Amino acid sequence: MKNERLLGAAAGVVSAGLGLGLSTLASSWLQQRASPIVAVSESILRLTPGAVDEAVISVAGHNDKPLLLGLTLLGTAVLSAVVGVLAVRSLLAAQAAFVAFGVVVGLAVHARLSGSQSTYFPAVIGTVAGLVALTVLVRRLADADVDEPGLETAYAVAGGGGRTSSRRQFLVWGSGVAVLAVAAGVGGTVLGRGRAAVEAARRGLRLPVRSRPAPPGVRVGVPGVSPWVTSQTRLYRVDTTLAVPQILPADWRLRVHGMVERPLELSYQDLLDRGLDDAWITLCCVSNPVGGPLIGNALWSGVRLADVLADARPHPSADAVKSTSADGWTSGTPLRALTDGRNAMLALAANGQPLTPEHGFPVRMIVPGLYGYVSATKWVVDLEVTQFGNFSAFWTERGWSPLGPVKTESRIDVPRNGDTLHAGQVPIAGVAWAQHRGIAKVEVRIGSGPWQVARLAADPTIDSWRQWVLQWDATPGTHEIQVRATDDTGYTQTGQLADVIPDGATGWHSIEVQVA
Ligand SMILES: Nc1nc2c(c(=O)[nH]1)N[C@H]1C(S)=C(S)[C@@H](COP(=O)(O)O)O[C@H]1N2
Ligand SMILES: [Mo]
Repeated sequence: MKNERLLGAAAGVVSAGLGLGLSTLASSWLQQRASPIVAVSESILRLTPGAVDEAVISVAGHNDKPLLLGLTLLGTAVLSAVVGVLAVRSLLAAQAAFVAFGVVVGLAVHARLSGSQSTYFPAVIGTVAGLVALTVLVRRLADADVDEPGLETAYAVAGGGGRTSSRRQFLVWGSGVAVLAVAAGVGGTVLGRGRAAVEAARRGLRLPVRSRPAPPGVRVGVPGVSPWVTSQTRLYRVDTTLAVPQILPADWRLRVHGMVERPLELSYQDLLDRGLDDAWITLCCVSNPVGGPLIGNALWSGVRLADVLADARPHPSADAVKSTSADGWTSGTPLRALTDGRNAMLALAANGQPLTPEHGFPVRMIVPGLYGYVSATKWVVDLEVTQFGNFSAFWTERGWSPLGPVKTESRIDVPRNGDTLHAGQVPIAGVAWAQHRGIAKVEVRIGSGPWQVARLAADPTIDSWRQWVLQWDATPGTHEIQVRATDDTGYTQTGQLADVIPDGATGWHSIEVQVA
């Protein structure tokens, strides 16, 4: 039946289109450099002999990329039409072909994207969606084929002619799938374009910031201890956003309003015009368990919030600043922490580079001494001067404390828990932090022995973490090693275990090692 084939081909094409559209959307969402269809095109380019490439480029000029993409899309359409025709005769065979197609796409993505960029999720979601669509559509077609009156189902009653009614159903479903496919594909492409534009703007920025080397003496020089400076790529990431907001510096505005005498609106250029300061600040997350990884230290460059707020002139009875991000996340910070002279800032850069999109580009807040959830708003667009009694922020609505001063903590980085060591001299080393108070002492205990005072590296600022080391004469056996820090106020870290909720974990980091 010629008509059947045509409809089968159409079913194949719209199903593949849906898969493609959704995979593009998923890929944009995950901020992959290239969507699956682009990755497939790139793989084709890689696999074709150089002469063919050159011929294509010489014919198409600088439009070789769109041409290649167009050809890949066309090829996909032809292949999926064939699969659709096949589906009318054997759904199972068509499904198998579809899965094989998905595998090839997945492999192409894997080949073209490196490391964390490489995930099979877009290919998997595309394949599954396409399979479901193909199955549903071909079933509708099969129903339309059944025209012996005896085998007719409810359609006959409803439509007064099973065959036409089912065919109409097929067309309705088919158009629905096509519309979805186009919406997902266009949505994904637009999302990806926005990202590319922001990336280009970010690369084009020449910020008046320096990437200063770490101050002298901050390292204990023991391999395996967390680097004193954390690069943006290695900095932990915690946020509630699914799609990282993509904001061009030229589009960015910050409103400063609420209980102020002079509401302000600042642009990115306004911040640059104010001049940028920088400071080493260790950022950490309230959800970091004892010994956990959710902490990092960087040179942040930006505009001091104290100066911005001074211009806005807060009302004397205000005690909080509610900050909101471009994606609607909120945080509540004590006004005092932003105005008491510490380096609380609207940061534009970290370690001499513009913020990465994941870490809040173009502008985020950083406040020394407070956990991120009450201070470090990424993609910040709104500061409302207010009172704590007037609002609750994203995490405080979910049971976390409205105030989040960082607790004095310490962590053993080397040796690692479970390591087997040789007897003799072994360095035990790690980091300790009590931002905006400073670390005064770190002590280490082996088993139930006495607390021994570790050597501390230099401490150029009370806002950063501090490395420490203790030389240990390791004896054979199994040993527990514990650490505790004392801050500059004289407070020694409690050994009492507390969960991260509501205001940060407490307890001594403890590891166990074997010495042979
Ligand atoms: N817009 C926005 N900003 C946010 C968050 C968020 O979910 N959304 N999470 C906060 C939390 S809980 C922490 S610990 C820090 C983490 O910053 P980072 O991801 O740059 O390391 O960002 C803070 N800023
Ligand atoms: Mo956090």
